[in-house]
Amino acid sequence: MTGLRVAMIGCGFMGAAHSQGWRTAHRAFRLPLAPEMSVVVGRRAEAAAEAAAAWGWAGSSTDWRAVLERPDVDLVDIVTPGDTHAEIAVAALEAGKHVLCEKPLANSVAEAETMAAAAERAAERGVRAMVGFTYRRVPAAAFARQLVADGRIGTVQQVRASYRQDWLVDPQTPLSWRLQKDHAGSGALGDIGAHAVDLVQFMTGQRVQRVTGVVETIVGSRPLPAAARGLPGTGTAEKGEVTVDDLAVFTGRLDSGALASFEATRFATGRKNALRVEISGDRGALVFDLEDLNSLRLYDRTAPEDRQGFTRILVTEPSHPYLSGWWPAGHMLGYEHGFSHQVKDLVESIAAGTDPHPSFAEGLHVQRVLDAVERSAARDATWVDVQAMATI
Ligand code: SOE
Repeated sequence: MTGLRVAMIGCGFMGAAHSQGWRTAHRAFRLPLAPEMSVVVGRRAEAAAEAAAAWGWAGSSTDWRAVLERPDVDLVDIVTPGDTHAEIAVAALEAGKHVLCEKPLANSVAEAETMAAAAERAAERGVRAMVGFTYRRVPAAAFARQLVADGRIGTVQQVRASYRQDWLVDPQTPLSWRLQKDHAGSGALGDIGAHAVDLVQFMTGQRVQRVTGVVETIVGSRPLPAAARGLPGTGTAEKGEVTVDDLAVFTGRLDSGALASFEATRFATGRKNALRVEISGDRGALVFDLEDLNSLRLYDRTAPEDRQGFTRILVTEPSHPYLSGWWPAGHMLGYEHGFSHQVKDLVESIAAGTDPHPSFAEGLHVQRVLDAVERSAARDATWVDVQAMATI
């Protein structure tokens, strides 16, 4: 097999971002299997056809089940809201298709367990599955993981992670699927808190084992979008209930016992997509900031006392993760390159016959952390074991 024929299910914002990855990864990295953008699936035929034309897909469809049965599809990329991840991913894996599934893996631990079990069975048949936590594929984030693993900052003693946005500060911002539990599973906690949890675990090489936290909904109802008015069940209602959190603040205890503090909010006025991780060790510290994604800040406590300070490392050398595929030093990358790196890592794993990371099992652990935060919040922020509900 020299090509990898891809079907993408979903054609919203993440569909555009993933399409960028499928279009560019082979040109940048000369992959062992060249992705072929075969078909994009959407609920409305017109929107799916328009997306196919705009993003470079050969065809479009409104029937994902029929697409899964096509012998000329090797991989299914799921970029739909979380309430459809489990059904589509399990069906695709059982149909023998490799799967890339957007984060968070699912809307519940039970769904995530079903997906992880299906992925385990599929792997025995050489069928691979990966979760789309793309920020671990920003070169500076991958480089941070290398430096921590190499002992550059010594023993991790404390971690601070925040993911702050402000697109819901205006109470007139209409209700959307991300604000409805039955579609999204949770609010800021799962949508962006999941990224922070995965990134901390990726950079430190440790998992969150216990949590205590609070969740909060600041604006409880919002105007219905025009398209949603007058539909069955909404009648003449002008507003709809927000059924998820607007923000989550929680503390996790890592494998080593070190504490990691997390904030995930859509009410940080002025912050547009501010994901930041600071890792403090006994020999130094690291700061990753998505708003300055081509750099990594390193503090070296072993340097002579009169020369200590945070160094701003420009992570654009060919020797840095992923940079070999792009431009000379200093020419910078952007948000979209993480999606090309995600395709690179997935395709190379498939070609090598190995399980890609983050696996569905890793996605399941993140789901358990999210669930534990919600259980803690429901019990007045008492400490909760992440594995307490584990059934596999
Ligand atoms: C939310 O607005 C969002 O689009 C998340 O869903 C993405 O995962 C994140 O990367 C950017 O913000």
